[in-house]
Amino acid sequence: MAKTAKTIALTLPRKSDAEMRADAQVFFEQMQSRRTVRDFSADPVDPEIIRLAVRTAGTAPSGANQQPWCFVAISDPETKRAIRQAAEEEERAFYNGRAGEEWLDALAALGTDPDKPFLETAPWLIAIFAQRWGVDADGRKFKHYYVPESVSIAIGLLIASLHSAGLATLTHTPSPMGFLNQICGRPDNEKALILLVVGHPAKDARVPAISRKGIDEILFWKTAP
Ligand code: IYR
Repeated sequence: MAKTAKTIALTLPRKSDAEMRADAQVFFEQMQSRRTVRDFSADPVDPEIIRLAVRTAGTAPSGANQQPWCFVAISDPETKRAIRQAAEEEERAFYNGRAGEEWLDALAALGTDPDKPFLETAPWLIAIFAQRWGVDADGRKFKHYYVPESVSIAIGLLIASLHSAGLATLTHTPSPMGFLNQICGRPDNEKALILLVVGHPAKDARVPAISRKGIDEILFWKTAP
């Protein structure tokens, strides 16, 4: 550790192997039921759940602990309408040519299209911005490190929190997303990474019949022989 670092005692109580296994199993089972949802109910969601999920996201590790993220939680119907309009405009360009055939083929199993009614139906949209550089008290720019990595980890925690609360999410990525800076009033150093749609699923919500890769397809061991 660098000589100049001030330290405090770590509090992470040691668990037995059995406890570790049981807890990891419970968490896995909880996360395994997460699905990306596109059919949302208009039922409201308590803003305190959103606040707790963003607090959870804010616990993520980040480059040089710069915490280069910012979350804008939107429930105002007019703002949602403006976002839907701008997003659908980009999506029409995407689906009508910008994507190209190979990309559209890759998306076929998901059945997505340029219509994004969920941007108005769902009670909450969370726009997640990455701060590409920092600005100090004197208005001088300073470098931020590992920005996409840091913000992506935070988004993972955000999604896990919302899922554990029983809510559905959709990681929506209209591209480009510059319109979100304007609508959310965010400065130039911030770039929208994800527009997360949050709410209860519609009563009759269905999701694509897709599967996850098996553990042997994603995990490779290199242990002592
Ligand atoms: N942003 C578009 C297209 C899209 C792209 C990917 I990669 C997806 O996994 C899903 C959709 C849309 O939201 O429709």
